[in-house]
This record gives sequence, structure tokens and C-alpha cells, in this order.
Amino acid sequence: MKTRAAVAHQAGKPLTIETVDLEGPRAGEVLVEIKATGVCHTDEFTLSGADPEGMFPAILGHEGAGIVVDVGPGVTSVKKGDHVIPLYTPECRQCEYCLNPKTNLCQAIRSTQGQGLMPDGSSRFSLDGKPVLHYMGTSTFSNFTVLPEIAVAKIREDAPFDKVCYIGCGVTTGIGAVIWTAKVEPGSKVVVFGLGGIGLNVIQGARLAGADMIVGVDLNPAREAMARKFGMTHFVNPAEVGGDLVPYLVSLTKGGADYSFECIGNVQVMRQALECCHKGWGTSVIIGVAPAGAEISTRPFQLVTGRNWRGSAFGGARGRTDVPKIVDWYMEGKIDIDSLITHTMPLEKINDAFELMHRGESIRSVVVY
Ligand code: NAD
Ligand code: DAO
Ligand code: ZN
Repeated sequence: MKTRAAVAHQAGKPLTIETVDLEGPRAGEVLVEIKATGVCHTDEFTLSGADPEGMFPAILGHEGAGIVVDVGPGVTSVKKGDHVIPLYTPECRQCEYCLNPKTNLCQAIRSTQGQGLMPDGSSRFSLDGKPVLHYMGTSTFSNFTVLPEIAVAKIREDAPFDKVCYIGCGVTTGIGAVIWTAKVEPGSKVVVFGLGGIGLNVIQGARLAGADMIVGVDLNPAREAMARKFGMTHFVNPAEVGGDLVPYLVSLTKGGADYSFECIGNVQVMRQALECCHKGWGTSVIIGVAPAGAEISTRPFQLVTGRNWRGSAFGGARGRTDVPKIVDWYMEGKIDIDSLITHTMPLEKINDAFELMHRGESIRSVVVY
């Protein structure tokens, strides 16, 4: 079949809207009509050329929602007409990783997904007879996309696509890091570095978990109002702190954070996030993806004296199991997604979403097909 898609031909160049060829689903695969997709910082990271694993030409996008329109042989867990959210972290429920409760990093299709290919080693997308690569196993910047069955979460049918697509990455990453990775307890003191599409979801996750003090740190003063709406109790702009940020935060939290979250991808900030944690027990969770080759550092004594350094991918969520739950939380009014979707646009305007992100004007832009 033919489908409209935004194609990334080259790093650093805008996406181009084209009609590409898409092969139907093979065994264990599903064809999904994407109804809406968010544009995330990680798409920008790859498009910019900063992603060492970025490959071109490719169809980016990993934050979508849509409807199953066809299934390949052997597919049993979803059927035509089901509403789904594509998962860049699949859940096969059989691999060594899925069977270990300590991780959500299913490895069933890891190697081919990382090469921009379907599990059988080929691409379903092509243009003028030449293959176009998949991206993160999802490629939601195409109106139709093919995914492995284990990489879709079936969701309720009354959930609006243009809102719940954000659960495909940002919402789950932020809220999940609080609930599933850090397991923040009621009464905790939490510090969140970076109040963008991820950090604001960490803030609402911390509120959901019953944190008492939620400190937000951002260089952009325009982020304060939105963060307060989501539960932030104190705002710190590092540019306005005279002197070191770490002692300032330790003093503000009266001894240090029980939990901190780095939602920027800046290794200097990652160090601050660890070092503002409480001696003896504070845990810092790295969510931000740092540039290629970047390294983190601290004095080892920070760890010897009881601070913990952790990371979180997709919020520690097991997609097929946990994503439908988050959709329910949204539909029940327990979490807010609508306020975070600051811009919507048709596919033809997708490059505007990257511009808005660069200018710090959007939290989330959503493309509606
Ligand atoms: P964003 O650009 O929307 O937000 C980043 C925020 O950090 C902005 O508000 C910016 O003003 C602020 N900031 C930048 N430098 C700062 C500094 N030195 N001190 C304080 N604030 C600063 O980005 P996002 O979409 O929220 O993504 C955040 C990070 O999370 C990115 O690195 C992204 O790739 C990563 N990410 C990780 C996962 C995961 O599973 N681990 C998933 C999605 C995204
Ligand atoms: O299993 O080795 C692996 C890779 C898992 C990928 C997790 C990606 C999370 C961070 C990237 C940002 C996603 C938008
Ligand atoms: Zn698995």
C-alpha cells in the first residue's frame, strides 16, 4: 500500500512529506493506522545528528496512537479495529528480561529494532524501490506503520488519540520513573531538573505518589506556571541562585532530596541531581539522554555515603501491561495530559513542531493525521 509519511532523509535537514510504499504485516506483525503522534525531544535528537545510533533515510516518531487495520499470520493478542499505542519498549512476556521483575527492557527484538528493521531483518517501508528505515520500532510519523504484535498496547476505545498518544513516551516516562523506577513514597521531598515534556510528567507523578515537597529546577522562567499547576511546590532558576546550586537545594530541602530526577540530558546537571540528594538514602534517577560520548562523574564518596544513582527507560513501564493503566488514569481524571499538549498540527506542518521545541515554546506538539 501507499502511505503519507514525514521522511528524514538526512541529519540536520527538515523532514519531507512524501508518499511511501508500505508492505503489509508479516507473521507476528500488525498494520496500524496512526491517528495522532507526539513530537518528542528524542526525535529531534536523532534528526539533529546528535544521536550516534541515528540512521537515514528513516521514518521517525515514537509517540503515537491508532487503530489496527490488518494483522499478519499468528497474531493473537490484537485484532482489526483494536485501538493501540505503539511501544518502542516492547513486552514479549517470554524473554529473560521480561521474566525478571527488575527490568522493563524486553530484548526480544532489540537488535533488529536498533538497526531500523523489523524482526525478520527487513524494512516494510520503501521509496522509489529503496528501503526506508523504521525508527525505534514504531515510525509514527507515517500515517500507516507496521509493528511487531509485542510492540503494541491495546487501549480502551473511548480514549482520544490526540491526547493519549503522549502516553506512548513522555507521560509514561515521567510518571513511570516516579512510580515504577524510584517508587517514591508519600511525604517524600523530590527535586526535578528540567521542566519540559518529561519533567512536568515527573512532577505530576510525584504529586500522584503523595510527595510533600516538589522542587522544580529550570533555566526557563516560563516553565514555572505550568509546573505549579502540575504540583510543583517550589521553583528554582539556577541563573538566579547566587553561588552553588547544590548547597542551595540541600538547604531548601532541609538536608537533601529523597529523590531527584534529571530530565534534561546534561551530564553536569546529572551530577548536581545526585549531589543534592540526602546523605544516607537519597536516590537520583537519570531520565535525560546525554549527547554521544558524554560521561557522568562525581566523587565516589557521594555513593559511599548512601546516595544512589539510577536510570530509567520508558519509566520502567512494561508497555502492554502498564500503558493501558495509564490511559485509564487519564480517562478517570487522575492525570492531566490536555494542558501539556500546547500545539496540534497536520502532518504537513510537522517541521513547525521542531521549531517550536527549539524555541522552548511548546511542551508537546501533536500531529493529527
Ligand atoms: P525538553 O526540551 O522539553 O525539556 C528540557 C527542559 O530542561 C527545558 O524546560 C529546559 O529549559 C530545561 N533545561 C535545559 N538546560 C537546563 C539546565 N542546565 N538547568 C536547568 N534546566 C535546563 O525535553 P524533554 O522532552 O522533557 O526531554 C528531556 C530528556 O529526556 C531528553 O534528553 C530526552 O531525550 C529524554 N527522554 C528520555 C526518555 C527515557 O526513557 N529515559 C524518554 C523520553 C525522553
Ligand atoms: O534495551 O538496550 C535496550 C534499549 C532500550 C531503549 C530504551 C530507550 C530509552 C531512552 C530513549 C528515549 C526514548 C524516547
Ligand atoms: Zn521480552
